[in-house]
Amino acid sequence: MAGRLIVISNRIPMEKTVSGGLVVALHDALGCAGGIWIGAHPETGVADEAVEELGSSPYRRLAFRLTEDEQANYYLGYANSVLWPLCHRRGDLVEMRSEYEAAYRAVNARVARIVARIAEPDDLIWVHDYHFLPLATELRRLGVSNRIGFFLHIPFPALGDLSVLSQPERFADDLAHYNLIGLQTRGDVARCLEMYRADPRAEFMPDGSIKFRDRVTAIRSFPIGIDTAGFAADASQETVNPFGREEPGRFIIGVDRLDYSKGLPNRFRGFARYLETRPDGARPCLVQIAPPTRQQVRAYQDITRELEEIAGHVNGAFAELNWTPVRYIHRAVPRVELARLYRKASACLVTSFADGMNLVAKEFVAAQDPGNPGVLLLSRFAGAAEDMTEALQINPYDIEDIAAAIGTALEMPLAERLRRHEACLDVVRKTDVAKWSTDFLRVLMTCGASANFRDFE
Ligand code: GDG
Repeated sequence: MAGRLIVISNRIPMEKTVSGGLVVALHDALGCAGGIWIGAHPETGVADEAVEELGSSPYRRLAFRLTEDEQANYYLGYANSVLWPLCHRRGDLVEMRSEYEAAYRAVNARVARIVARIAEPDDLIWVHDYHFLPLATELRRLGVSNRIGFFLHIPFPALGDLSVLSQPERFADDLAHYNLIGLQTRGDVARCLEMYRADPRAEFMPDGSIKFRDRVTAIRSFPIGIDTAGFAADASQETVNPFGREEPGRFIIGVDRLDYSKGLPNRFRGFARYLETRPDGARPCLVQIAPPTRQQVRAYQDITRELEEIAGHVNGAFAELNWTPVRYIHRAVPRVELARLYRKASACLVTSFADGMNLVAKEFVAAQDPGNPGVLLLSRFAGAAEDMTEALQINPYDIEDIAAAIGTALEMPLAERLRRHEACLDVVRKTDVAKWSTDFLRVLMTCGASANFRDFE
């Protein structure tokens, strides 16, 4: 690669410790490639174009500040109360306010000015996620003709759902300012192409790229993965004991930011239904790690309350003096403890109603003892289900299906567990985070021509 790699994402890690899907993935990717990571500082400030250097090893980290209003209207507002629910098929949770979109556009314009100042002609620019859909539009407006790639970590919305937006046609227009649109799955690519097919401004090229007002954009899937070997190594650290002396016996693990897209209430209901029908003497636990997220948004407060209530009900109905069926932990646990929890668990439950990929599914598989692996129960609506076909796939809308799958998982003979785990591990190894970033950057470096962006406006 001739120039540097410039990555832009909303979150930027403040320390070497990392958590959260995007942060975990990018930390691993940039460490190898070298370059600059630009993102928002967690503390608010004034709306200027100053950046703070957070660290320079093994790559530079530059943070800009959002104002309090921008935090409310751009981040919690447009990004997480409009685009997030829209892409996760929860149009009912979308909150439309004119100041949200104005702030979103203003932040993107300001971040574009920061990037334009820093970027040199040969640098590759890699923009991440729904916070920055219009960033390339703003960069082109400033005359930046570098190759710019975009990766959407969350599901690509269905065509009909885009009508929720005040100007749905801008979605296609903004994305067409990138040289490459990277999506998680083949299903996402199909939905993206469907959007352009329905748009009279788009033309299809023989290689599958789209031509939109003379700009050519490639659209491809790059399923994100994890640092498989690193995770397996963490999981094998026998000195780490997350439970102390309170080992729960057989347990099922769940790990999710407490988000309504993850189907947590149905997971608890499915577990309760399993408990009603379980074989005599079976007393498994559900250990659910669910750190809080976006708690200023109403829909997140509601799901937090709902989940607490259900956990209380399930434990009230089934607990015995020496057995608590649901262990619900509403805070983050260290990564290495998480890896140990995955390894000790008999099964992992992923019940997302919609999920770009779901790294938890991959982490669980990587963490298993290959001679005695646990079983992955995976929502068919998670992106990970597209390739991990040998996971026990479940319908998260169907409580009976979840309950039955828990029973199947806990009674699954070793031979079947081994077969399913080997198949899933093969997928996790072949689509790890290093391959994800290398593939994306290779395609970004070679797709189409960037010359067509030079004369923009
Ligand atoms: C978005 C997309 C896509 C969770 N709790 C703790 C903790 N985590 C870590 C997990 C995992 C990550 O956070 C969650 O990643 P997911 O992929 O499951 O989900 P999102 O956060 O919604 O991520 C998703 C992803 O971006 C990447 O593209 O797969 O579809 O929604 O790594 O382990 N980590 C620690 N303590 C916790 O309590 N240390």
